[in-house]
Amino acid sequence: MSLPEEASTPLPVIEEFEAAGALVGILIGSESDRESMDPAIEELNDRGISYELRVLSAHRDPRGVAEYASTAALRGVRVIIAAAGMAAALPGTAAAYTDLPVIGVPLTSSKSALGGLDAILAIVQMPPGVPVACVSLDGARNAAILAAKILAQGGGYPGTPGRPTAQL
Ligand code: RP5
Repeated sequence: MSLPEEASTPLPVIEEFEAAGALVGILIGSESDRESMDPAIEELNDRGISYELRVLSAHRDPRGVAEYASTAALRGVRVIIAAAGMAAALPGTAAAYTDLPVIGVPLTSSKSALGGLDAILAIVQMPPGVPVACVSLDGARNAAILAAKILAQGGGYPGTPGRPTAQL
């Protein structure tokens, strides 16, 4: 039995999602972080994994981070990699607005008072209920490999009942 014509016509909104389709969303806190993430991009390219990159600061543009993170899953993103230096609130802020897994990359910065330890502590010390994975200092490549491993676990994406994400 064939479907009625209207039932077999893809909805424009679904086509748009399929066209957008990046599986990994990379967030960086500043343009000055871009170069540090080159190894992640290289790794994702080598593996044929689609990604998108946005410069969004948790402190300078918190609304932008909230908007990105809260719509990422709807747009097809399945893992977020968030990299920042100094008071690196970006991974945690992204995690507050999404149930997608968030991988934090602490970055060294010439402005850091503690050579990157500040960013490590900011990312590692998330409060209970809002997990963020944390790779090594400047561990962009590891973040991409971890993202690939998460994606390899299958297409299903279970929700997390009991923890509402922050609202815009
Ligand atoms: C962090 O502050 C950024 O992630 C960056 O690593 C650091 C310095 O940022 P800029 O002052 O260079 O923009 O938020």
